[in-house]
Amino acid sequence: MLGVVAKSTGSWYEVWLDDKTKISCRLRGIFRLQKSSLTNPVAVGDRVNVDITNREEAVITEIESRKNYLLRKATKASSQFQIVASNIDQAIIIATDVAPRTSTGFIDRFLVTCSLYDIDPIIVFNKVDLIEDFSSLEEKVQTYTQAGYLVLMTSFIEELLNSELTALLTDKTTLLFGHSGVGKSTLLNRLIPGAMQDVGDISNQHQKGKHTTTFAQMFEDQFGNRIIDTPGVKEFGLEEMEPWTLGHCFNEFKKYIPGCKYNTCIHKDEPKCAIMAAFANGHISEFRYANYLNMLDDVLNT
Ligand SMILES: Nc1nc2c(ncn2[C@@H]2O[C@H](COP(=O)(O)OP(=O)(O)OP(=O)(O)O)[C@@H](O)[C@H]2O)c(=O)[nH]1
Ligand SMILES: [Mg+2]
Ligand SMILES: [Zn+2]
Repeated sequence: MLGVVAKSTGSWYEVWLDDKTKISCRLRGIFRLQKSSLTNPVAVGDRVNVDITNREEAVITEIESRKNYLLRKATKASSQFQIVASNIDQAIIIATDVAPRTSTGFIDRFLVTCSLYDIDPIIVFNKVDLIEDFSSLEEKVQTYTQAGYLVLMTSFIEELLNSELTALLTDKTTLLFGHSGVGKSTLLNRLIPGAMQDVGDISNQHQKGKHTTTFAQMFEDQFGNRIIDTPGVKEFGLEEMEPWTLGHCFNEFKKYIPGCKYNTCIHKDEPKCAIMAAFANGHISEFRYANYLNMLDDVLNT
């Protein structure tokens, strides 16, 4: 019988079968033996075939090909990747300016990855209740909005949840992404009170989260909207790609790229580069171009 993987602990999997029942499954050994650059053969969101001849010992026998997935490097130096989740419609990166701080470099890596995998990204700046000076946040919000990204400012501890945010979840499978301690599980609990995900403190000393959520898990609200809570990610490596394709993953670069003299231009020091011209004229923001060059270095060195 077919179903979707809602939870994976590495040794067993919770599958929501198409007949609406939920079942614990193991994985047929063969999947684990297959050599691959992935650390997890089955991920939350995977459509799977389950042998339920014996319901007490159900086994995942087949994984359907994935519409898309979000990958993260196991560690920065590693050549192995982990699938965070698959078959998602959109991903929300929850970013905070304080407690903990999320850099634009981290946000931009997320945006590039979404672009590569055809996942609609949403940027949510959370914990605005803690902010005293909004000038730096407003600059970021303006830059990303002008670049064509969907950006919201929120506080999950406030009484009313941002209605624009809740409306975005309708009929979708949405992945929550971000550093530890930004409020992913807090948001999930507010959207789906029955979920009862653990929520952690922020350490006083480092203003960082404590990795309260330890594996990805999918939840469904009363309307059938699905949300995937994930463990906090510290750093975010990029996959191998052709260096000239990176610029195409920056929304606001796209309209200028056809103006570059070379179609394999990497917008670094080539003659007649339209991106460098747009940057010099103030049409591309400093931090976005700096983050681009930083990622380009990574791509050139992998
Ligand atoms: N001030 C403030 N605190 C918040 C807000 N949202 C969440 N928090 C707090 O931030 C802390 C961490 O929240 P979590 O929801 O556990 O964070 P998480 O992203 O799930 O973290 P991991 O599971 O470790 O990845 C908790 O103490 C929350 O109460 C907010 O909008 N404002
Ligand atoms: Mg959490
Ligand atoms: Zn160029």
